[in-house]
Amino acid sequence: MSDAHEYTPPKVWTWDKASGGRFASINRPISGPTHEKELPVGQHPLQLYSLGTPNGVKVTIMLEELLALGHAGAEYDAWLIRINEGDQFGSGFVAVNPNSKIPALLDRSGPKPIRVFESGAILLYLAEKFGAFLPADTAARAECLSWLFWQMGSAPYLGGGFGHFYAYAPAKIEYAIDRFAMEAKRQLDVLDRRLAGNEYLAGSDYTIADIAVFPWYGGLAKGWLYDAAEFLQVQDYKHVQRWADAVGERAAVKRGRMVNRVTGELSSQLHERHDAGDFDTKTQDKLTFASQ
Ligand SMILES: N[C@@H](CCC(=O)N[C@@H](CS)C(=O)NCC(=O)O)C(=O)O
Repeated sequence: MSDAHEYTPPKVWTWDKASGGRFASINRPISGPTHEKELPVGQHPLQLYSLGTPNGVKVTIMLEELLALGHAGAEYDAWLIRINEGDQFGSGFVAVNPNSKIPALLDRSGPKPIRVFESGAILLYLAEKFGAFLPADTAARAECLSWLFWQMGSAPYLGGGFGHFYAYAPAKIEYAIDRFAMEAKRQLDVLDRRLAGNEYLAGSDYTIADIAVFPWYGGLAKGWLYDAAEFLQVQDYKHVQRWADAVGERAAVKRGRMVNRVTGELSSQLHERHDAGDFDTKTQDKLTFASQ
């Protein structure tokens, strides 16, 4: 190994220096709000506080899919939470998600607002609320939930592990990149084998499992994440490629990927969404925002 660092951890870890990593400015060892700030509330039953990252996009894809199916109750306001400016630590946001991470949802359709945080929980909540994208059959439902929770458990190794050490860490550490590249490729292979014999993850139907997995692993396969397509040889995962193309072509997926997006081509960015017409008449205030 060329880059093993000599470091002996002290007896007690202390927060006394900046890590230097890409997101060092938002990393803290304590939770809770840093400042008082109410969240905006729009007219629709569902209020989404998010950002167009893979975790955020899962929810906007789901909402756009529900609307495409004709569920008017899925109309939503999507507000932008700029995580690299610390919006997730405002008191209003922390009240909706005590974990201070996007996405967070407030359902105001009933007598009392219901908060939901963690993207997997939000997908399941919406699937149950509208009776869509979650199979009714016991076996198919079990398969769907298995892949949904697989995503929740696996993606931190892809994002926090591989993506962090390959793209964002202040130093390229061979040990860490090797470890997480191996795991990222193993995960792609898990998906590839599943999709070799099944059109979608839960079987023949498109479900919340696909909606959860696509922004991470479909994005990785299509070269949208970490500029790592060549490094991981993603073209070899033929069944993942076939599935990612099919999911990516869906109109609701295309719309969902635009919402709260602040990176990439300006024409692909819809910073906030309050109406279906926003996709046509969107205003693009030019932001320079670090991609993540
Ligand atoms: N397991 C969570 C992960 C959410 C998450 O990691 N969100 C990131 C952006 S993709 C975030 O808000 N980070 C801000 C921070 O860590 O302060 C979920 O799926 O909802």
